[in-house]
Amino acid sequence: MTATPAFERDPARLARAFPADFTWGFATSAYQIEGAAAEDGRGTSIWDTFSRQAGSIADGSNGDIACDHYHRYAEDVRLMADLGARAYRFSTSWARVLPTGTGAINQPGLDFYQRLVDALLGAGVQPLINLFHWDLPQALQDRGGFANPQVVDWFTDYAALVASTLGDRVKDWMTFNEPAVFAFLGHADGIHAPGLRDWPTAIRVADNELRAHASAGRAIRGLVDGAKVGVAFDVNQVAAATESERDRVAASRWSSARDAWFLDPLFGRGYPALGLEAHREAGHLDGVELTEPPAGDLDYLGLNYYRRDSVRAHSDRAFDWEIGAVEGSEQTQMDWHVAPDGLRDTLLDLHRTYAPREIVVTENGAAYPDAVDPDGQVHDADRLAYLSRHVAAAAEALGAGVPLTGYHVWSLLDNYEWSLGYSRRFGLVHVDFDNQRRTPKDSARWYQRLVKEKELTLDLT
Ligand code: IFM
Repeated sequence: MTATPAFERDPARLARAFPADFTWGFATSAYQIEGAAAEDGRGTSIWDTFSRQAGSIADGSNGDIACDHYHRYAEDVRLMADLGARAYRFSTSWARVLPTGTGAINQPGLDFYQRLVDALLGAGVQPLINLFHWDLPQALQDRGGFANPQVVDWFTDYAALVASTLGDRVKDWMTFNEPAVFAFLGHADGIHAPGLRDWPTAIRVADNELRAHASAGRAIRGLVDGAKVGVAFDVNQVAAATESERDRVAASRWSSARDAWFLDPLFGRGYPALGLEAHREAGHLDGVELTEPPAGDLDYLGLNYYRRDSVRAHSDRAFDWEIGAVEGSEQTQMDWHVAPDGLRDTLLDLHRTYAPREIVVTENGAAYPDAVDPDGQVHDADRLAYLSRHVAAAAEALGAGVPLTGYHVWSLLDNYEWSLGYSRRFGLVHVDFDNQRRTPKDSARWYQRLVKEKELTLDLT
């Protein structure tokens, strides 16, 4: 591959690379947009609890109201359909349908998802249901959460409930979004719910996620004719911060201990040797009995891609390294290193290494500090350029033989960005959180043109 950025090479040709049935969509998640946290019998989730702990969220906010999507879903469905969406990836809130995680069903919660699915289908938008985007019912956390092996049965029963309710209309399913973020940021780093800082617990959580995926996947396939079941992995491009041997070794060990830690077992290879060595050396496996996790049988591999992560080692010791953007690189408001060609290369790597049947980009997007201008518009040129360059990189991967079948922008709406609260805007539609007004940004018009007219351009005039 040349070093010329993909977008500059031939945007018109790249846009034509996507087949007519390519699935263009938007992605969101329940806690980040729904609000209505105490309505219609919804139970408490670990994010309700965590966001109330002093110091956990940068702006002290929570998802109680968020984008008020629970009440405004019909407007939001109209909006996405108008923007050309062919698919919509959303998550169901476990605590909304099973307030204590198991047992008594909350029918109004299930009814909400029925209304949402019917509205989507009525608007010609295919639903893709993600069953777990980190908002575990608090009642289950009180019983050990994902560190308790019983979670495999709890999760399978929940998956079966949602699949038996919606499976007559929904064929596209996802068991987990970013299992590594949930396990590691929530249970080892403590910066996400449930806020634990214990590596052996995080390793147990990861292991149970793999088992829960395999078991719930079987349940969904048994209940839904023609179901496609996948997982969305956040695999960013991992690079050594410098040419030094130490940084290169650290980058390989990190990528194995994090990304391959989930992907290898799901594709039937067991835990990766390099990752095992790194976790063991760092003491993360102390007291943990790891047995071979079951393969996952993925119908598609979901890829959430945002950036290049550079690894700088402080010493030769495992996990004695820092990860982030290299100084001077182009960065989004998240301080993430913008690397569109990293999307192409990651897609190629995943295809070569695991040969999944299909790959779907289940998230890609960028946070920039946008505002509504006096002309009533949001001119988000940075996001538009970011997306154009990444879509072009995806087209290159497609051209090189990657079985890429869909692309979902993160996100439809500005929303609750976890521990950063409402301070980061990822939406193609601006949300004024004082009055819930939605304003499509320039990037929304750009997406509409891409999907409807196959135009990949930076010039919207
Ligand atoms: O907002 C998150 C989303 O919940 C999971 N993937 C990354 C997004 C941006 O940080």
